[in-house]
Amino acid sequence: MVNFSLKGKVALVTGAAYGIGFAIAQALAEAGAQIAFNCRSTEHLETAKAEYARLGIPVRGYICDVTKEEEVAQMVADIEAHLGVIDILVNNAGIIKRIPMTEMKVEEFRQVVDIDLTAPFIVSKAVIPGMIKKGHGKIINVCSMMSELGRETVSAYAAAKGGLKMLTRNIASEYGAYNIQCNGIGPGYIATPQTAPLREKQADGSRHPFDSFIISKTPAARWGTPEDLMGPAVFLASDASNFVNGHILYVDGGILAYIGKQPK
Ligand code: NAP
Ligand code: GCO
Repeated sequence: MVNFSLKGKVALVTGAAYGIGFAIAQALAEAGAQIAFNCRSTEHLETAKAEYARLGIPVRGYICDVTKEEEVAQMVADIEAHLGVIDILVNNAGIIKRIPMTEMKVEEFRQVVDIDLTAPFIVSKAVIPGMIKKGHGKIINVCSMMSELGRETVSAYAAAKGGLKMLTRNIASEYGAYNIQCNGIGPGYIATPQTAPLREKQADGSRHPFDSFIISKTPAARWGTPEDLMGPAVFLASDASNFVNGHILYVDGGILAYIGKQPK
């Protein structure tokens, strides 16, 4: 029988205080996993813990910056001590900076690459040895439309998310023989705090031009919601995907399939 259950599994979802990470953690918990998550802000951590509690989801929450190798090592050791060796890692924490490339400071470029690409390397490196000992593991990297496409102002983000796609394939290549599956989820345009500036109403109450642009670029004719990522995450975390490795599952309402609306 096909097995989507995560009963008895231990999952770490990075950056799961709100947005996509929160929905993925909720989905993995509803499928049976025990959840650990982290973020940087104490305020976000406390609000998230209260929200998980309201949903009846037991969690272990950590203040941990995923770019700091020592903090990540401490968090992983604490999860192992209290919940057990991690079976499922979701590298979700990420940021974006929308700045034209010629105006972007190299420090800003490096910060985006550090959080969106180097950190998934750091966290994966910390959990893979445990997965090898345990005999199985699932790593899900949250990629992007920008793993495939470019656009104005997001050079660092696109470089990082393109790199994350290849890190995904490389982890699959290097550790597939240890029964570790590493796949990506590539969300389309999802309504979260990260994309709120692109959806702000205009002074006259009309839609932001980027908001209308995304609706017209998406065959589903809407923004995605964090809940749209729940089913795909459970699939990639479960035994149902045991022969899926190095794949990026785009969850984009059809954006990547579509050439765009023909002119009137
Ligand atoms: P979001 O609403 O901005 O949430 C980001 C989460 O990551 C927060 O919990 C944040 O908490 C945490 N975080 C950020 N930097 C961190 C760090 N260095 N260490 C630990 N935690 C950190 O973002 P989102 O829209 O849900 O996006 C989640 C992921 O999906 C990101 O990787 C993003 O690039 C990707 N994505 C988003 C979309 C979209 O349309 N929204 C589409 C494709 C891909 P703190 O601030 O407290 O640290
Ligand atoms: C942007 C957006 C995107 C999305 C997402 C698309 O400014 O273009 O923020 O990059 O967040 O990653 O998949």
